[in-house]
Amino acid sequence: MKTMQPAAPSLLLLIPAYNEEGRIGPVLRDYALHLRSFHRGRYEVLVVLNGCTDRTLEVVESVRQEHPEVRAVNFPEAIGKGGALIEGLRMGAEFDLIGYVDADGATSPAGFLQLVAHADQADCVIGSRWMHGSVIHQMQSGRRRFASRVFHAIVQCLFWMNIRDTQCGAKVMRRAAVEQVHSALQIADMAFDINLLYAMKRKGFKILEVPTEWTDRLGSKVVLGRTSLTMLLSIIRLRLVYSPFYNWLRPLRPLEAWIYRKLRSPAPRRTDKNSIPKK
Ligand SMILES: Nc1nc2c(ncn2[C@@H]2O[C@H](COP(=O)(O)OP(=O)(O)O)[C@@H](O)[C@H]2O)c(=O)[nH]1
Ligand SMILES: [Mg+2]
Repeated sequence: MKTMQPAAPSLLLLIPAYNEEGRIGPVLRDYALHLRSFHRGRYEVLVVLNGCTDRTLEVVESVRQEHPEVRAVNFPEAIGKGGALIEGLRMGAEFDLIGYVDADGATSPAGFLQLVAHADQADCVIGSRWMHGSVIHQMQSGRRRFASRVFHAIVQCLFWMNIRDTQCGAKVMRRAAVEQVHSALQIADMAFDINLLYAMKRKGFKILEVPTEWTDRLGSKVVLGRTSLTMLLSIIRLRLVYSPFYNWLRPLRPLEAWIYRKLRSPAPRRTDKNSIPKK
């Protein structure tokens, strides 16, 4: 007698990209080949360009010639990594799972599929570089690791999520869960992940951290001082959004917009205040 195998989940892999002409080509080919060989379900790789001033789009289009399952969507404005992911997540309606990784190959395709393999156990599976069993081939600089640990401590104090690594660039979620939190996503900068994870927690979705394999790459787009300040501002703002005081702070909005402009960082996206889910 034949046993019915459950259908393999379909997968949309998002790759936010900002001036990645030098790094993204080999990474896309690697992902396309690996997914073709090892992912049983339907899949698509969607590169979300935001404000690129280099030839990233041409590089992605040239990979598409060889691998039609890779495509690009281009936002000419600098909408930030978070902005790119907020837009990209909107495009996942036809898929069971939606994931994302960085454009520099810090997470290998095999590492990403390890997360996908756990997707039947949680609504959101995230790679963790700070768990027993993780493999770090090339560490970030000491300064960067220090900043990352300070940020982690602040995130823990503000949100009590008990997640060891919120910032690893590799995550995969069930589309059904994404649909329910999407209207709460506002942070357009690198602190986007906190917004996503906290919105998931508030809705009661299960987040599973899995040790991952990770390699720091040259050519980071992060400018430590400015990026850290922006991220700090964004998480404090996020805390306030979920507090009873947020409406009182409305008059400060022009100031907020001014600060993001001064930091040359993408401002949070406005959603109707009622679209922020309250528990
Ligand atoms: N800094 C920055 N990175 C962006 C932006 N948009 C997308 N990214 C992407 O965010 C990902 C992580 O960036 P990366 O420079 O590798 O960060 P790092 O590995 O944490 O130092 C890459 O895929 C970038 O292309 C943006 O507006 N600013
Ligand atoms: Mg990187």
